[in-house]
Amino acid sequence: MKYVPCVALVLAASTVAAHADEELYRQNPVANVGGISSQDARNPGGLGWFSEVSDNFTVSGPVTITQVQFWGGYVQPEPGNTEGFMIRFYTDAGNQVGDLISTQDVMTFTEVPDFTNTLGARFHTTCDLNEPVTLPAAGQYWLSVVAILPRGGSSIEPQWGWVNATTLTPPPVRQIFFGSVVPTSNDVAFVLVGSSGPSCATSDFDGDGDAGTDQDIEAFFSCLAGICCPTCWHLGADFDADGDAGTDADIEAFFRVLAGGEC
Ligand SMILES: [Ca+2]
Ligand SMILES: [Ca+2]
Ligand SMILES: [Ca+2]
Repeated sequence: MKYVPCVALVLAASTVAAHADEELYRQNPVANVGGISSQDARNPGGLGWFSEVSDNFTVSGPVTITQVQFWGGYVQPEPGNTEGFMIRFYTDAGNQVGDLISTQDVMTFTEVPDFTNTLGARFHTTCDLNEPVTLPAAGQYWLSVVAILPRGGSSIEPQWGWVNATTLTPPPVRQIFFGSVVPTSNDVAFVLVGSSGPSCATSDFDGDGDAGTDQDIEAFFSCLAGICCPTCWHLGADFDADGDAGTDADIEAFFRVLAGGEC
């Protein structure tokens, strides 16, 4: 490993080399106000995490996902008081849900009604991920969305259901309902937003909003030495997000980005 001795030489530029967000994957919703149950009832005395729905998708190269959108509903005129969504990504294991890549509870989201019938409304929900999720290579993965919504016990909240997609990309969703895998024949509706191509950190390495400062340089070198600040680039010393941390390529990418170039 080669360390660059004098970091003061490269203080010049501070352009952030981030990719623009784009739509990475889409399955459109049917005209319906409910769907297959996927819900974690965390209220005392409630049902607990009683259902989970996962659906497969493919990407054609490395991507970094920053936002997940989906459609769901409560099949009653009064919407439920959903508190957040547990969003998970899994690997694929022979056309089945594989290992967990990422799980995060997103408690800030928008839920906009975009279709109604006599049973209630369908909601288009948008969740900006707390932490971007990087999928390192082309291939098939699985997304799971679970509403964090009380149910059972003293709660009178309804079930949340994930609205079906207009298309089927085999295999159909996997639903776990009270611990059992239930037969299914449909997909569900969602959109993945983020950036494609190898992702990369920016010159605001320490995430304080100021790009290309002495603090960013110190934070990067501290990360190389094994101590990364909590707000630093989420992959630490793997600056170029290729899966190998603290390599010559990471150091070279850091200085390219610091100088205003591409990763
Ligand atoms: Ca599917
Ligand atoms: Ca900074
Ligand atoms: Ca790397």
